[in-house]
Amino acid sequence: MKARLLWAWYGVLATLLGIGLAHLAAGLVDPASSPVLAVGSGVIDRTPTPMKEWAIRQFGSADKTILVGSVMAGVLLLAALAGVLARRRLAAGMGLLAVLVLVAGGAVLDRPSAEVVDLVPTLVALVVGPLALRLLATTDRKTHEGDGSRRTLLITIAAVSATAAVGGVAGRLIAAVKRRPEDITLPKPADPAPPFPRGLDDQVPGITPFRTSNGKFYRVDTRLDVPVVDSEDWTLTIDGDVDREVTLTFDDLLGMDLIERDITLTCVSNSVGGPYVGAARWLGVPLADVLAKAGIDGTKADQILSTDFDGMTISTPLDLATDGRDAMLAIGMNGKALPREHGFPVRMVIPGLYGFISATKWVTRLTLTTYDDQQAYWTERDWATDAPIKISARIDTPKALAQVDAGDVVVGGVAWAQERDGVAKVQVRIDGGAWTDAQPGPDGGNDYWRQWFYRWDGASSGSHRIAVRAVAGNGDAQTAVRAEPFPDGASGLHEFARHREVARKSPRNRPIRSTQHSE
Ligand SMILES: Nc1nc2c(c(=O)[nH]1)N[C@H]1C(S)=C(S)[C@@H](COP(=O)(O)O)O[C@H]1N2
Ligand SMILES: [Mo]
Repeated sequence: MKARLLWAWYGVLATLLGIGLAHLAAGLVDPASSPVLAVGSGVIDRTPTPMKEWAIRQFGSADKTILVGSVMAGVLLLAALAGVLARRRLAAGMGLLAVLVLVAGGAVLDRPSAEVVDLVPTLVALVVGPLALRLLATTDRKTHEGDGSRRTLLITIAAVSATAAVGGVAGRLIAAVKRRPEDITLPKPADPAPPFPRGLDDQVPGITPFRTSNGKFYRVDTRLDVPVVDSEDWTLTIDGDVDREVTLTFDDLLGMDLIERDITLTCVSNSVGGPYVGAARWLGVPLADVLAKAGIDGTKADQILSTDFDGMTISTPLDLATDGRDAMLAIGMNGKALPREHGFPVRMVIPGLYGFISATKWVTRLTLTTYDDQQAYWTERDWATDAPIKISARIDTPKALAQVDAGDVVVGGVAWAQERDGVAKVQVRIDGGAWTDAQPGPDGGNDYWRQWFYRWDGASSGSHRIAVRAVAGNGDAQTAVRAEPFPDGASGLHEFARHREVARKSPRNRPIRSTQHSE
């Protein structure tokens, strides 16, 4: 039993060395070519929608870490098996490792943006993994047959472990250096946004900041890594049912008239009260100006199929994208070039539509086509093609599980109603009673969210429920009817029950029980 465990460990060590050095090679070649990430991406693309939804609900934004962790766990389990096999038949163990690497190589080649050099990390793993297993196996055998010392075996094991660790860490470091943002000076907008008003950030403790900083902006995409796309190599092609196919460079975009707009982005996967929403000041070229270069007046297309540098597709209804709203190809976010996480060098931003049908990051192609002819990534997975952002209000403070002092409580949060003349009114309801107007924060524009707060005083001890709802400037009110995110966005009211204690001996130490209805 002990010997078998040791051999299992040899398999794991050999595999870790292969993965570590493959990571180093991937850092040098292209971080996305790491065999582990490629397998993970392959799994993401093949996971059925309901399971993905479940994973997002269960793990939130940790879902990717858990996915990569599970892939690693699976690989290492097979690696242990290879080690055990190698004890009796070395060739079988080495063969199993080679098969593992070849499967990963298939996943690497499966990425639409894959190039031949992307196979280098896989080849490194293919050579290193089995050879390392052979080295450990022969050293072990020699030790047991009396040809080698126990010390040599220990040194070999230590050397393999150390090299694996150094390779892995070095690979990550190189990738991190490559991910550093490019130094780009953004042109001034021809059509700037109005001065940005001061939010309620200082007045209402715990409220979401009026402006989401680039570092705190939520991130949702299908990628396991942060893509590194060079602005100098980047081009955007407009093709399909257009008068003439056009290709633009990043400099071409910088030379066009830029608009600057305050827009709140929202993810369709966001539950009511959830975190996948952010508000920023975007700088970009109007989508209409870019489409006009290719000529779309006579087009029979009903969708813009946008493709990112890696072949990921997103479809946008053409009529909504061109109805006069501030749809743009954004190059700037809050006064800086786009962070790589958020689509550097260029992404789409279209107010009022959920990100999955509008906000293509790392975009390189816009194809004018029809929903009948071509389907985008999420269309194939049965998500809606027409998905305007639903009106929603969120309670940020007090937190669902926070302590509440016995005195007055300030309830506060944000609400959004893009492309519906903004948020006109936010109302709060305590214990299912009457809806009472909350105090709205400053107006950041119709496509921007609005902060709000409500002073709740004089509540008795016992259990209470707080609910919030928003009403849009065009009269549309947030619906209380609950819906799950799939297929076109969650609805319902953000409401939670909390137990409120009137001050007795030490109210601060009393936990507040709460349940949160998030759909
Ligand atoms: N290339 C690419 N663009 C993408 C996605 C993606 O998976 N790949 N996800 C979309 C989704 S679902 C959303 S909600 C927004 C999120 O943008 P953010 O990550 O900058 O917040 O990006 C959109 N753009
Ligand atoms: Mo999304």
